[in-house]
Amino acid sequence: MEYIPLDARIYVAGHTGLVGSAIMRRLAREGFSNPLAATREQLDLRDQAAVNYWFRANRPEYVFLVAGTVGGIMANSTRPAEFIYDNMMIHATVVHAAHLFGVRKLLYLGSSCIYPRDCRQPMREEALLSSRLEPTNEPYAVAKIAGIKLCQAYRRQYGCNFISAMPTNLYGPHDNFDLESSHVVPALIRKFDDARAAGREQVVIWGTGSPRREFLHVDDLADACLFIMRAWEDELHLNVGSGEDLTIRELAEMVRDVVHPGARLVFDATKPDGTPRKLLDVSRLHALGWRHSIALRDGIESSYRWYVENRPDR
Ligand code: GFB
Repeated sequence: MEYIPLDARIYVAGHTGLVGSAIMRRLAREGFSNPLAATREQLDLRDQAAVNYWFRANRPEYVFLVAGTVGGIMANSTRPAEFIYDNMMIHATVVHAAHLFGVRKLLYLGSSCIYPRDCRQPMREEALLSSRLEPTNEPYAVAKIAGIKLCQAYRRQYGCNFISAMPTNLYGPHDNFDLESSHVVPALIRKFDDARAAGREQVVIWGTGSPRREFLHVDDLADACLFIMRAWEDELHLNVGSGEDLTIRELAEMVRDVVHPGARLVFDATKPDGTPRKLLDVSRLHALGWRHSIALRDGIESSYRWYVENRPDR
């Protein structure tokens, strides 16, 4: 078990994003007094010289590497170059600088899309690279897999204490609610909310509604990240999820019941379904003693409240 003193210098790379902001909140709640962060304007994480300079000046002891270019199924399909370039560069520069400047421990976050498209369910950590990836997000998945391999390689060659965790699909406050680039949960919250405001009954859901997905509230993920930073020491990446999935249709019905109970779902099968099913095997994490605590329905209700308080004026 890693003991992390409350005055440790902890760098959250990507602190304004969905995951990074949840980790910052979690660190503050635990009483950590020295979180380090840099905005995009202050530090371009794709620039190795700039990242080295920042690490030399700030000397982080612990790093949560949760920065990256992310998005839902449509953004992945239409901006593949950004998804592979930005993520490969960001992972490489931060991991390399963490090695050069003696970071004690680094936790890198991947994504459940690293596993093969037709992976046996639930997906065990060992299934990595066992067959072909889902084409709609292959460039992103390849960059994410490279991140895992970077951490392993620096551990093997230089003895760096770098570990990886693979979260399932996430949602929560500070999510991206832009309909072109968002993931499904914020997209549905916004679509049902817009329909309610316009007095419209019909809401369009992409795809057939039959793919199955697992969802984790980002506050649960932040809790898991701190737990894993303390408890995990292996080169094997660790799955993080709820261990429960549902169809997109069931998810849409749940969001409808929270946001706009009178609405009617219409499925647009011209839009991609993506991977048929993505459910992580979380037995390793459960065996270590961590479980999620926010039920999906409760998480959707609180995310909707956050959205209402923070959405741009109509
Ligand atoms: O969340 P999502 O974009 O990501 O889509 P993936 C999940 C499912 O919801 C797909 C359907 O089957 C979508 O077709 N869906 C229905 C919608 N309506 C909507 C909508 O209005 N917006 C969106 N976005 N989806 C991403 C990957 O895959 O998940 C990334 O592209 C990453 O690489 C991320 O791994 C976690 O689960 O399909």
